[in-house]
Parts: sequence; structure tokens; C-alpha cells
Amino acid sequence: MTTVICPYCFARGPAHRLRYRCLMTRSGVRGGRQPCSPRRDDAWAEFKGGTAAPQARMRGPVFDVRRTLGPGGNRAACPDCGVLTPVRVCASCHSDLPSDYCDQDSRIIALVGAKATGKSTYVTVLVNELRHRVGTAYRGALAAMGSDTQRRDKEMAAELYDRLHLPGATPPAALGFNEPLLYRLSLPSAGRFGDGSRHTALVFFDAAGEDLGDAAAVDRYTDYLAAADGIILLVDPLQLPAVREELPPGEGPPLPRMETSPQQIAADIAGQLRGHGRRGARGRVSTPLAVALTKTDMVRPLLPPQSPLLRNARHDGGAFDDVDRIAVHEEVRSLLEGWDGGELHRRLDRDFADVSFFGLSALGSPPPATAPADVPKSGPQPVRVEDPLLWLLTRRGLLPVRKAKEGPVGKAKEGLVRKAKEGMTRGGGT
Ligand SMILES: Nc1nc2c(ncn2[C@@H]2O[C@H](COP(=O)(O)OP(=O)(O)OP(=O)(O)O)[C@@H](O)[C@H]2O)c(=O)[nH]1
Ligand SMILES: [Mg+2]
Ligand SMILES: [Zn+2]
Ligand SMILES: [Zn+2]
Repeated sequence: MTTVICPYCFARGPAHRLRYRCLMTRSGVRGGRQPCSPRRDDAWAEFKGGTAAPQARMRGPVFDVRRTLGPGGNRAACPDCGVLTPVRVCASCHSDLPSDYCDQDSRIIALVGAKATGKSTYVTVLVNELRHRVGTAYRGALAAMGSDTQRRDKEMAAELYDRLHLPGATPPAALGFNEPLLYRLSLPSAGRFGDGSRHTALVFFDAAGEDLGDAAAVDRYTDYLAAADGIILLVDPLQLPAVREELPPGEGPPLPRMETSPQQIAADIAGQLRGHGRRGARGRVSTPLAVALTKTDMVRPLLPPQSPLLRNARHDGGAFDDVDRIAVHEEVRSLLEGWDGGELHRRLDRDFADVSFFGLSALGSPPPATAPADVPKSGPQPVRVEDPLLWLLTRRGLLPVRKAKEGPVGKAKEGLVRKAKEGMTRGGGT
């Protein structure tokens, strides 16, 4: 059974419970019947904010069906006019869903981080890497779903890769700009008899950093976090006081302002998720949390020459290398230890049952000091942007994982692996 999560209101349910919207076309109307005309759609208008004028509430009629017709079995005949429609809507908020969104399970990946940590840049570069380098390594494919995502996806890529402009600050959700980005990720199916593809709908939400402090936007944000299969928390090292002091002075673009601390954001997320029943053993939140340092290009002078943060993971044989992941985790943990005395790590350890640290650079080098709103001339040369997402996919069994070779560690569950590695010295991972 396919479970679909509405990317707008996050209601969850079986695909066959979705409803349909009549397109009100004249052609194809069954003999003797009239074409449909718009009707008040209060469920949709309320969800959109409830302030819509009466005419703006008028939309194609929504109906339920017992069985579907047409190629692929995903169209249904309107009970009034008889015309087939492919448009499915969420049973709860009546938002229209792209027709290909409903054919596979949805996975929601929440992307959070304080203002200017690099979320918008990251999502654009991540999508591009999944399409090309990483997609090739895993024999996978990524496709934007629905006209909204397709349009934004093109715009985002053109800005960053063709015009070499960095994204502007994302406006807060209250302005209604932050629609979800919907992608279909296709991977070779992992099953024993699998020679086909397994599809997953990935939902990214590029939130505005300032929404994390804004009580009015928090409600919608909470539903989003509660629905998430995994959370990526981006941490900007340039917003950590110790890093600002350690960096060689004078070079590079101006440092960003210091916004909400990652400890604060992590604590808030944990609080919200506990309230939504995502509480696991010892009161810790069960949703996997990938905590990623961004802009690692800027902290290169502070890294040892053999640091795993300086190069991409290899993805040999289309498997996620967990030994490499642990080496990165240890490296970042030890860096943070030096920067904040381990405060963030302790906070996360108290609040989350399943955490891993990552370090990435979307651009690969700092924006030019003379043009801080631009991508470096060479274009983005990302390092390790894919790791957090791939790890989260492995947590849902969507990617094969290569663990340490022999011994109890190789056979052990994740917790044991982590415990064993916590005793290891830094840099001993690979
Ligand atoms: N050095 C370096 N700087 C980066 C990188 N990615 C983003 N930045 C810088 O961080 C700034 C903010 O990036 P955004 O992607 O807009 O950050 P955001 O988290 O979406 O910000 P809000 O939408 O305001 O919350 C950019 O303008 C760049 O100056 C990176 O990989 N390396
Ligand atoms: Mg943004
Ligand atoms: Zn909905
Ligand atoms: Zn109709």
C-alpha cells in the first residue's frame, strides 16, 4: 500500500483515499450531461488562510472515487460531468498534488538552520549533485514533480550555476513563498528479485531562517517537523564565536551575523517533536537528525591535512560507506569540542536518539571578497553535500550500506557501532 503524506498540510494516508478534482473541461462530457462549474472549496480556502474572497474560493468540484480508470489507473471520472481527471487532492486540505506525487511513498526531509546558514544554496546544490555525480554512483535519478517545483528548480539552478548569483534571504513563510520542493528519487530496488526501480517522493522545505524564532510561523513548522522522516540541521561555523576568532583575519567575504544558536534550535525542535509524540527511549526524540556544518571551505585553515572533510565520499559500488560516515562524524565532533566545549553535542545527545555529524561545503570555496553575493567564478564545487541526505535514506532502508568489515562492529546495530567508535581516537576512522 502506498502511503502519501500531503506536502502542504502533512496529513498522512493511503493513496487510494486521496480525492480528485474535476477540471471542468467541455470536451469529453458524457452524453446529456452539463460541464461542471466552479464550487466553493472551503476546506482549501481555510487552509490557505481563510481570508480569500468568495470568488477566490470557487474551484473545480472535489469528489471521491471507488475505483480509478485510464492509463496507469490514476484517472477518475467525475460523477457529475463524466470527464476523466488526473488531478488528485489531499483529502484534508484539498491542495492539488502533482499527479506523479501520489504513485509512491513520500519521505519528508526537513531542512532547518538559523538565518544565513546556507539552506537555500545547499538545497540547490544538493539537487544538482543528486542528479549528476551522486545519481550516477547509485544508478539513481531525480526528477522535479509538478509545475511549481519544475519552475523553481530551473530558476534556482539558473541563478546559481549560470548567472553565478547566490540566493537572496528566503522570505518568512507568513508571506507564502515557502512552498515545498517535490522530487521523485528513483533508485534500483534493493529486493532480492529487484531489477526494477524503487521510487520515493522527496519533499524539501526551504524554510526561512527567521521562522525558527517566529511564533506565528511555528505551528506550520511543527507539523512539518513532526511529519519528517529525517531532519537536516545546518550549522554555520562562521556563526560560532570561537571560529570567528580562530579564522585568519582579513581574507574572504565579510562574516555573517550571529543568529539563533544551534543548541537553541536543536532544543526547540526536540521540544516540538516530543509534543508530537516523537518521543522514544529515555525521552529522546526518535526522528534521525543529521547535523551538518556548512561552509567548510572557510574553515579549511583549521582542518588537519588528512581531514575527511576535504574530499567527497566515494560511494563505491553504489553503497553508502558507513565507515567514512563515522570518520566524518568523529572529525566534526572533535572540531565542535574545540569550538564550543562539546555543548552542542551534549545537548543533542540528551534530546535525540539518532544523531550523526556531517561537514559540507555547497560552494567549495568562499564567495569572492569583492563580490560577496556571487558564487566563486569556477561555479559551485561542492564537497560532501549529499552525505546527510544519503545517511537519512539509509535510516529508512532506501540505500545499501557498507559497514565496517569484520568483527562485532560489522554485525552490530548502529548504536553499537557508535559506541565502539566513540572510544576511538580522532582520525583513526578510515
Ligand atoms: N563560504 C561559503 N559560504 C556559503 C556557502 N553556502 C552559502 N554561503 C554563504 O551564506 C550565505 C547565505 O546562504 P543562503 O543559502 O541564502 O542561506 P539560508 O540559510 O537560505 O538563509 P535564509 O534564507 O536567510 O535563512 C550566502 O549568501 C553565502 O554568502 C558555502 O558553501 N561556502
Ligand atoms: Mg534561504
Ligand atoms: Zn493536505
Ligand atoms: Zn465534473
